[in-house]
Amino acid sequence: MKIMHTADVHLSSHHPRRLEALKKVIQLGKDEHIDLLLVAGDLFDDDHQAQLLRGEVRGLFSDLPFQVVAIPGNHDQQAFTEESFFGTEFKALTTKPLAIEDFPDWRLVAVPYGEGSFVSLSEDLRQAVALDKKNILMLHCSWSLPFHNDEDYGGEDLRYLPVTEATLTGLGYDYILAGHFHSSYRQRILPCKAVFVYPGSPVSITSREQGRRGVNIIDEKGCKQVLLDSWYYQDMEYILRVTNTDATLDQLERELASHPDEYCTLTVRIKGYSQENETSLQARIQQILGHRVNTHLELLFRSAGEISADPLYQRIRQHVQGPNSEEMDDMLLDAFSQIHAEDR
Ligand SMILES: [Mn+2]
Repeated sequence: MKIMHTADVHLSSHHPRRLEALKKVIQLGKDEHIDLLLVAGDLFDDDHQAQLLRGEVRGLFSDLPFQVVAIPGNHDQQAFTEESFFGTEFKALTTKPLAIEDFPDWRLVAVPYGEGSFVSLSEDLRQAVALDKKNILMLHCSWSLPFHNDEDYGGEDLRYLPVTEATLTGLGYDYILAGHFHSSYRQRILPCKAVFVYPGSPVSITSREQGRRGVNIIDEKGCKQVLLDSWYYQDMEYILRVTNTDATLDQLERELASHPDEYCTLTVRIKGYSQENETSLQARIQQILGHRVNTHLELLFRSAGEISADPLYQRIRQHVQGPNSEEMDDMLLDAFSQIHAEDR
């Protein structure tokens, strides 16, 4: 069995790119010949949006070569009522505190959104494991990752179903497939060998979600991220020093190639100092960007003439003499350009 896992699509009629991203997820599911698509919460931005978009989503989730199973997240906790129909292949698991869905060789245990602590659930979760199958736990939870804050969880507080490595360890699951963390794909192997995955939103919800988006694919061999060609944000920043203008522009050209204009909102910020005239440097950068329409340029660089006018620079330069003076002068300009760039 091949399974695809996504979460936090946050479908909204105000953001058509999110619906486009869901279409890409479904297309990728077809291309990858999956048997099951799991949505680990927040398919919709809110319950009202679920009402508005149900018709469209119904078309997407009907007559597919795979099943779709979702749980409500904290954003769409009331979206999936018994009478609402989201497609012939779609099923929402809403039974609290947990729902069990069996497949040949695999068991899915799902925890729909609910108040309460994870610890009080853990005995039920342990008992729900099928000993003769691979077991998946699907939930929407807050695992507070180092170097991330609530912005990475869609700007929400981290009190929603907090989990830790200790509470997730030893429950008996092979995979713990989660939602709630938007920023990026995160995979973590627990001491009990269970694999915990946050797939990240399959489309940038805000500019906070940087970089190509993807989904998580699970099969008998393990799980991995597969990239999507859905909309995302990317910021790139370059700092020119007086001696590296050409190398930096080469790097910009190389890195641009990995961010397709068709689905990337790119911000290119160029700071620092160049010996080149500002107007001609600007023209070179424009030429590198070519016909990109979704790229925003922030040209913050300045010409190095400003450094030459610095009295401290002039005084030191008078002392730079000898066979390597040209090299020394470049180093001096570099050092001053860094200091000036940091000042600004
Ligand atoms: Mn979310």
